[in-house]
Amino acid sequence: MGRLIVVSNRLPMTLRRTRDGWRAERSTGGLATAMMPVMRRNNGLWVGWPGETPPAVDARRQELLDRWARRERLIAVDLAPEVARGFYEGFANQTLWPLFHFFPSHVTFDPVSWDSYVAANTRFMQVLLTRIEKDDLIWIHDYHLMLLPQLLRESLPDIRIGFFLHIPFPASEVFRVLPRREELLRGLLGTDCLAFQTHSHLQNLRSSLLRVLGLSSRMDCVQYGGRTIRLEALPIGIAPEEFSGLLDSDPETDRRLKELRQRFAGRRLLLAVDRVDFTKGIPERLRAYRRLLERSPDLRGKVVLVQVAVPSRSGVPVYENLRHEVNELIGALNGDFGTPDWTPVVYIRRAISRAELVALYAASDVGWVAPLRDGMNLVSKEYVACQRDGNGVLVLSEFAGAAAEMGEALLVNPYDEERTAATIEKALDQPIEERRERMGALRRRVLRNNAFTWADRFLTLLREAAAGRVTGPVERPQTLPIERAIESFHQARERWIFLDYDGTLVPFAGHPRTAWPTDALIRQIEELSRSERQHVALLSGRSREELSSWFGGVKGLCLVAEHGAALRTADGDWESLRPSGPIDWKERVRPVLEHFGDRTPGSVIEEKEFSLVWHYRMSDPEFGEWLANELGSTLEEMLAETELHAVRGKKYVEVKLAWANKAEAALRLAEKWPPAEFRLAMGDDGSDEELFDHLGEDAWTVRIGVEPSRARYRLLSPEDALSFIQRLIHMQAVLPVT
Ligand code: GDG
Repeated sequence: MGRLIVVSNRLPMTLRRTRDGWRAERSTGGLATAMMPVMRRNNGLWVGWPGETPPAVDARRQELLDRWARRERLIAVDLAPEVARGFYEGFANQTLWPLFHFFPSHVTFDPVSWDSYVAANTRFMQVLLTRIEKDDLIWIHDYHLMLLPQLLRESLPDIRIGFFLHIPFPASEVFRVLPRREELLRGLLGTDCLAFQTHSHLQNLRSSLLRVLGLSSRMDCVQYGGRTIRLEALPIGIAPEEFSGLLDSDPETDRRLKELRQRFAGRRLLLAVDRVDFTKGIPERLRAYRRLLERSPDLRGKVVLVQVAVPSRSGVPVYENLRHEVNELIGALNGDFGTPDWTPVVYIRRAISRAELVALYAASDVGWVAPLRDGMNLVSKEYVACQRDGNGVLVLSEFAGAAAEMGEALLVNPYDEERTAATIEKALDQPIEERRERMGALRRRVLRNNAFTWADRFLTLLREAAAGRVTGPVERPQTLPIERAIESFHQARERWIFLDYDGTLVPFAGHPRTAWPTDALIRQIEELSRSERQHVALLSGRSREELSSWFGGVKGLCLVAEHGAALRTADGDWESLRPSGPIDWKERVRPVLEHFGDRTPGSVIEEKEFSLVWHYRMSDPEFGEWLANELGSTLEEMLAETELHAVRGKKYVEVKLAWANKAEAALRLAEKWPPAEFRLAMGDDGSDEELFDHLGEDAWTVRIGVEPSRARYRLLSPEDALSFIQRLIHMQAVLPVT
């Protein structure tokens, strides 16, 4: 089965320096609770940062870390202090954290921090490479390690890697703000399975793949670098027993619960538990609470808001300002509304024990969870787990990932303070039957979709995704084995070579008119066409005029225009593949394309002799794809039972005569050529697929780019295609040994 290697920024234990040396603290976070048993069951390891690394080697500390590795199976990744700072406090928490939570205005980008982020990810890779064994499953967690999947993949192409993002993936409009956005996406694409908290985060990633890398994906997978990467929304759960279990068996929790009930007898308790972070919506909640007290004077003296606010990221200006703001808002609330026997807000400005937390969850009438943005938010689930009598009400921000699965909560927009206040009133007034019904449904779901089922589902998905790659039918197309292809070329007495133009010999340009060939490319094609032992044809969707003006002078070269509608043999004139098409078809089709063109700024309509093409490569990519789908289905209906055919290519939709295709044109040319042992076809889009099929399994069919294809082989870019052709040119002068 292979071992499980969990990788996260921090280990589930942290080393802290005290006056008497080093002290180990165990993390009680949800991730540690859920992953430790799963890791042990899978004979695993956990790799992460152990906390502050001293500048010089400290023997006592090293001894502790060695013991962790042996006994606890925790492997430390030490980072030099300045790398740790730039990586964690810098790029991870001052660039990625605000941006991924939709706060571009709080983003600071500093190239030095980026370098530290790269260095830290590389350091993680180096440590992992010393530990990974062949069948291991690697599960990487969160935004600190987004480059790591691809770094590992480059060293170990066959390794099984999964990644889970705990925080939101932002809308592509926000993601695009990020310098280095391409590197981060490519980093993630090193995985076999990529999972998010919600479908909306997953959709956001897909949109960024399209807009930033030009990579189309399906809802459940994306093809990249010859691999299929599984995409999934998999909301994390909690380990419920870790919370509700204390209510049964922990005397400390019991004592605190009794104390709370006594202290707040006759009052309704509202509970908020947050790390002090601008994403958590603490000022907004306090202002909504003020509105509540203003609009419902009868609630004064009868409700109390307990705000637990755990300090975090001190020293960062945004966080300092937030702390001041929260202090002031609470001071004003208590000063303006408080009485000698009633404090409206009980403010706990430190971390509390698990027992205190569980007692508060159980004692509260309303759990008020109001982040402005949150990946999931575990507090909402923990609150629900502790409502065993079903009396409490959960008020939940619609911007928490948890809202996607907690529809029975009262959902609020935390920015709308007036309506949030009204919702809290409603929560306090909710009849007991309704409360129990809603809370019952929420509890059943929280207990069922817990941290353990979450981890099991992820690992099952990862195993399936990787198994498809490792044991499934041999993935096609495979990377072209260049040396073997050259050897086969060298040995052959006769050779046929079919080359597409756009996207194969030249990269896509902003506008089709600007993608003309360089002199060097024309010379290269001349050299290739010179040898008497090979027959070379250029097959393109372009018009015969364009092809003639660029390549008309190349001796020995055959040309095929308009995807096969017209052809020119090496020594002949242009001829049509068939005599003609139906009369007037363009007059019927053109208005439809024009209608779509008018709706899509940046798109153009191209008229060729045998076809009409709508190009949208200069348009907004998602809008373009969406309209291309619509156009495709409109045309399909319109052209049914005619000789015409609508084809989706790369960033274009073409209406052409159904008989005009590259395979037929190639056949026509080859009728006059002697049979060849070496047959090569290279192309980059749907119009080349029929030719690949036609040439069959003993030909060298090569798809350029990362998309799926029926070709046997692939090369990634026109650059790779040209350097391969150059190798063939070198070899054509060398005679085979007979
Ligand atoms: C990421 C994502 C996602 C808080 N105060 C105290 C205390 N806590 C505990 C809570 C809860 C945890 O901290 C906070 O939960 P979050 O859901 O906010 O999780 P994070 O680790 O901050 O963040 C988040 C999560 O990953 C999981 O995927 O939900 O969206 O940002 O467990 O109970 N615990 C104790 N005292 C406190 O004062 N003992």
